[in-house]
Formats: sequence, C-alpha cells, structure tokens
Amino acid sequence: MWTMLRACVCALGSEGVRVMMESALTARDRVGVQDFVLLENHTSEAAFIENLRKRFKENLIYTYIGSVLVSVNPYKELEIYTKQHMERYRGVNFYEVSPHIYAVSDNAYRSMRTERRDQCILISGESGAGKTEASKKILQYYAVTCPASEQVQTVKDRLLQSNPVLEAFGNAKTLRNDNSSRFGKYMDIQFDFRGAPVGGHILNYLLEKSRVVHQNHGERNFHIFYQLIEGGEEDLLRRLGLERNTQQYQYLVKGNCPKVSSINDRNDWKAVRKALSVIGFNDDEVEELLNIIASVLHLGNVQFGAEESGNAYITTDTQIKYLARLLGVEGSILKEALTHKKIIAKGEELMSPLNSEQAASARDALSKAVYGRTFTWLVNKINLSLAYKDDLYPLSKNASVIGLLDIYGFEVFQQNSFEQFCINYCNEKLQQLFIELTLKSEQEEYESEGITWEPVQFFNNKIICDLVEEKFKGIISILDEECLRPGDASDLTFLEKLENTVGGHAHFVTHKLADGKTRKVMGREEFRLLHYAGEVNYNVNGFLDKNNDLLFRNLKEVRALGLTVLFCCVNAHHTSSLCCSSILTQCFDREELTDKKRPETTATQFKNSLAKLMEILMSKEPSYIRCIKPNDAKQAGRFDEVLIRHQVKYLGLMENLRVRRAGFAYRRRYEVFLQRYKSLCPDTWPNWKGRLADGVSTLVKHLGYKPEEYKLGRSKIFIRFPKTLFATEDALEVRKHSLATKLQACWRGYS
Ligand code: AOV
Ligand code: MG
Repeated sequence: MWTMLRACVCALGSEGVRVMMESALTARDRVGVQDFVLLENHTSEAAFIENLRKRFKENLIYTYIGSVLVSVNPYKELEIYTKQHMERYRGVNFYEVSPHIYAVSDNAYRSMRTERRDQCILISGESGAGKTEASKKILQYYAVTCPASEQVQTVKDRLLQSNPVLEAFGNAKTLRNDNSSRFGKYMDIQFDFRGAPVGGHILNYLLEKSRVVHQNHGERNFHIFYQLIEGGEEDLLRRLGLERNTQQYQYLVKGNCPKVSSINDRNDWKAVRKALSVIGFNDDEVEELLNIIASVLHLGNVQFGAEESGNAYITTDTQIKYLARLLGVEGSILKEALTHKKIIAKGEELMSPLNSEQAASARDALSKAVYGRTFTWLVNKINLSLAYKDDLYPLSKNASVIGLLDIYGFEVFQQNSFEQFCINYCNEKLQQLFIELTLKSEQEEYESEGITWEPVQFFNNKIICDLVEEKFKGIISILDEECLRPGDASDLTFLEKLENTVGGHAHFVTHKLADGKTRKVMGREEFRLLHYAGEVNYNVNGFLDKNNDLLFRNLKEVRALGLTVLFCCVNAHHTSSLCCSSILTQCFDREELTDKKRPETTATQFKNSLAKLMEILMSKEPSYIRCIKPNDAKQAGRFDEVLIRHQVKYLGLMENLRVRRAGFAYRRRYEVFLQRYKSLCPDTWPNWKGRLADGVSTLVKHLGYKPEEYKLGRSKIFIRFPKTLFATEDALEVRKHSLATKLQACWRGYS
C-alpha cells in the first residue's frame, strides 16, 4: 500500500506539490492518477473513463499510458502552455513532472540527441480531437527551448509561420471542426549537431479539392477565400475585381455558412499576410497567389446559357474580363476554352461545342485543378524556404530529425463520399501502424527474446486495410478497374462489382442481403465499411470522376478544356512574361500536359504515398499522442461518456494499458546499454571482456537493480519501470560531473 502511495505521489510531480497538502488518497480521489498504469483496477474500462473524467474536470487534460500520451480536447484556452511551463519540462525526465505534451516533445528531443536516433511523433484521433493543436504546441516547444542563433531563429520563425499559411489554404470549417485539416501533413524538423533546428520539410497528402466548388450545409470553403474578402485591403479587392461580400460568390454560398463565431477572418488575414512574408514570399508572388484565389472565385461565377442548338454560351462577361486579366489569358480564347472541348478527328484538332451542363462541370474541374495545384506549389515553396542552407556547416551525418504527423482525423457525416473514404482509409493505416509498433511487435519481441508473457488479445484492423488496398481484389483496385474500363462503367457498376467481389467480407455491407432481399436502412447507391473506429456509409456518387481526377484524363472532355486554358497560359508566358501567371505555368508543366501516359488514379496515388509514409515512420522511433474528443458540440467542460467510451475502445487504449502493465517500459540491446553505463561499475569499466549478457548482469547487480525490476532476454535487457532507468541516468550525470570536476582540478594543478 505504502509503495503504491509513494509511486502515486512521485508520479504526480508538480501537480503533486499542490495535492500533497491533502492526504495522498484524497488527492487521488479528486484528480485521478496521472498514469493509467497506476490504476488499481486496470482492466476496468469504467475505472479508466472515471479517471479521465476526474482529470478533465480539474482541467488536467493529459494522462499517460506508460509513454503514450492521452489528451482530451478542453475546448478552451488553458494556462499550461506558457514559457514557464516549457522551462519546467526542459531536460527533465518524463516521470518527474506531470503529464504534458511538452514532456513528450522533450523526451523525443532528448532521445534524438543522446541516442542519435531519428524520432517521430504520431498524433491520432478523430476529427476535432486536437491533433493539429497538439502539433502546433510541439513545434512551439522546440522553437522556444532549442538553442538558437540568428540564423536558427529565422528557421524557427519560418517553421512556425508555415502553419497559418497552410491552414489558410488547406483547412476549412466542417460540421466536426471549425478548423478542420483537409489535407494530411507530415513535417520533418531537422536538427544539427548542437540540437538546433536548422531546417524542415513538409510532405502533404491528398487535399480535399472538391470543397473548392461545393460545401455541405453548415460547412465552408477553405479559409483563405473568406480571409481575402473580409480582410483584403480596398485597393487589393478592387484590383482583383472582388466585392467585400462572400455571399456574392457561388463557390462560397453552398454551405450557407459565411460566418463562424470561433473564427475571425479579418485577423487571420493579417496573420497570413505576415506569415507569407516571414516565409519569404515576395510581393509579386503574393500578388500572383491572390490573383489565382480571386480567379477561382470568378470562375465559380461564370454561368452558361444554352443556344437553340443546345450549345453552351457564357452569360457572365464581367467574370471573363476579370479572369482574362488575372490569368493573363485573352478573353476570347478563355470563352472558347470554357465552352468547347478539343477533339482530334482524322488527325486534326477540332473544337467541339459543349452543352451548358458539360461546360459547368468543366469549369468546376478547372477550378479544382487550379486550386489543388496551387496548394502543392505553396507547399513546395515553403519547403524551399525551410531547406537547410548553410554552406559552412553542411547538414552532416550528425543531423537528426523529428517528424510530426498531423493528418485529417476519422470522420463520419450524414453523406460520405470519396473524400471520407480516403480520409478514413488513412486513419486505418495509422491505427495499423500503432498496432504494429505497440501491441503486436511489443508482444512478439517478448516472445523472441524468451521473456515469459501472457498474450493480450486485441482487434487487428489489418483486415480492413487489406479490404481497401489489396492488389486486384481490394476496393481501390476495383475502383481503378472501373475507371479504366471503356464503355458503360459508372459509379453504380463500380458498386455492383464491389458487391460481387467483396460482398462477403465481414467489414463490408450493402443494401443487398445474402438471401436476395434488401436491407431497408441503406440506400441503393451506398456501401458501408465497418471501420475500426465505427461504421460509415459511403455514397458511390462521384467516386469514378474523383478517382479519375478529370482534368488530366483522356476519358473526359474536361481535359481538353484544361489544356486549352493552360496552354494559353504557357504560350502567353513564353511570348510575354508580363502576362499570365507564372505560378500556374510552374504548376502545369508542358511535359505533363503532353505526356500520353495514363497517370495513376487519385486513390492509387494516395495509397502509394501512404505506403511510403509508413516506411518513413517505421524507420524512426515513435512517440504517440492519442487525442480524444469530449463531445460533439465543440463545448468546454462537457464530458460525453458514451462518445468517450467509444473512442477509448477503438483507439485500443485498454489493450495498450494491459500490454503496458504487464510489460517493460524500456529495452535496449546489451551492447548499447553496456556502452552507455559501463563507467558506473568498476568491473565493466573501461571495457568488459566477457559475454555481453554477463557484463550487463554484473553492471545492474552493481547498480542494485532488484530482480522484479528487470529481465534479461536473448539480446536485450528489459527494464520494467522508467524510474529505475532514470536513477541510472542520474548516477551517470553525477559521475560525469565528478569526472569533470576532477579534470578541472587537475588542469588547475598543471597551470
Ligand atoms: P483535429 O486536428 O484533431 O481535427 P484541432 O486540433 O483542429 O482538431 O482541434 C479542434 C479545436 O479544438 C481547435 O480549433 C481548438 O478550438 C480546440 N482545441 C484542441 N486542442 C486544444 C487545446 N490543447 N487547448 C485548447 N483548445 C484546443 V481534423 O483536422 O478536423 O481531424 O481533420
Ligand atoms: Mg487537424
């Protein structure tokens, strides 16, 4: 009992200072335990949730499961991110202070420094759970606490300022989150041998382009459009031909949600403008970028009428005038391009008219392509600005990296489409990585090292990943097949093929029942996936088009339109650099436009980029932050137990806790352990001549490790509690210090 209490109080750290005033038991009753491992009834889900609730009520949003940080979104500003807080966590061991995202950040940083191993911090949780906020806190922590010089300061500023820019162009208000990431982001922060951040690199994943032309009820387009219209200076708006009224623009009215109480577009505009200049965009580039944003809005307002023949004509000449000016394309060419497609007949190029419906969808495809490409251009530009540039100290082998992963969280709406399918698939992959690295491999390691172990059962979502991505018979393969099949392929034939191929899969459901009857609760255009995080019905409408990414495919007429406008652009650019957008000419390079090879489909590209991402993450040492959303109303202080229990379940937190409780917090190969600590024992210092395992055994006995504190496997030592290791680290510090003092004394003696 006494040991338990001591562990608790010790674990409470600085939080503990406050609660030490009361008896330790009462304190625990009130604020819970800061590591779920300390829960008396660690197999009870109810006890787990109760602990979360107690802490949430006390504004203690962070709790550990061993080294995994569980974070509950407070939906209010807490005074826990000040500089003083950062200082408190700097260079301090995990368990000596209360749980915090700074402790995880610091721990990753110190592991990177002392063990020279690249790190990554994986942040997961559903939409609105707090992933993006968490990633920003981590970045801020490094910006404030890492060593700095003038040059490093510039890098820190740029790293920080990349956030408002990317959020403006890549985040939007959804029903789940007012600032929802609509793209996936993996950011490497590079550190030099002194531990100073000297560069960075961002990988972006599949932006939700369809939002440019359509938003569901209660949602908005990307923030930048509103920021520009609300915050843009008078003369800027005049130059761009924009009015200060978001409701004038077709692309901004679909969701009927121009204003959001938690968002101040005008202030955000100022922040974005400042951030663009910190990152190093010059005035011309900013102007061009805004020209493109305005062009998209004007494009959205281009309307078509139908001639008697049914051919489309443009009814909105003002828009064409602005577009021509902003994009640097001649108005007549633009008009023709928007209402015709280019076809090749008998080896000759001909312009064939579109009807008004075709013209409208061509216009939207063009807007999406322009916006999507500009976003990629923006990320590339930021990467150039973050790239390490010091010729004096080239980034050598000594450089290390901490990667931050912040993706779009699992999401379910009333209507779910191709975008949700991709987003939720991405979350399956991340969950799979968590399982591989924490639950599965941890247990496999005990087995291979010959450590006795009672296996913990868990749900492995690999079966769902396979259902989506397996070659030839996974959903993506079937979708691609339909996209490439000439003839009558449609969204519905895709659904039919799905039913025929994966209809019997345990995680796949449609309206059809095995006995030939139909399931009434499901639409005929839907399929349901039983994801690890819950059931989602996907409407197949638009799957083929979105996967084909119309603009660059032979299959649809839009391609010709896009090419025409952009060829105008490219050609204009070559004849006169004064007109036409140089950003767009960089975005759509000539080679790609004339390349006859069929590009990969959107889903396949996404699948491949995720596979690469998993490889990157697997090569690094991971830290985990598991974010939980406390309620669906985005409200402070509301702890919706049903919602939270669901997340605890699907995040696998109980299994995580069980593995942790039964397992070992730390493990190192014998040679690594011996090399680091051999100086603490006269028998192993300066060198151990015998078997490595015997050396480690001698060393830990000398250090006074108790038998229950560690186990020796085939090639590694396993240490059960972090505090054992921390005590050893402290001893090493003391020894280094006394050595240094002795050396100094010697030095003084000589001089
Ligand atoms: P997400 O990244 O996980 O959702 P965010 O990080 O954008 O979620 O968080 C959503 C909102 O919750 C933020 O805009 C804040 O208002 C609030 N919030 C989150 N974390 C904190 C915190 N630590 N302190 C105060 N408020 C917080 V998504 O991108 O939609 O998957 O796709
Ligand atoms: Mg986010």
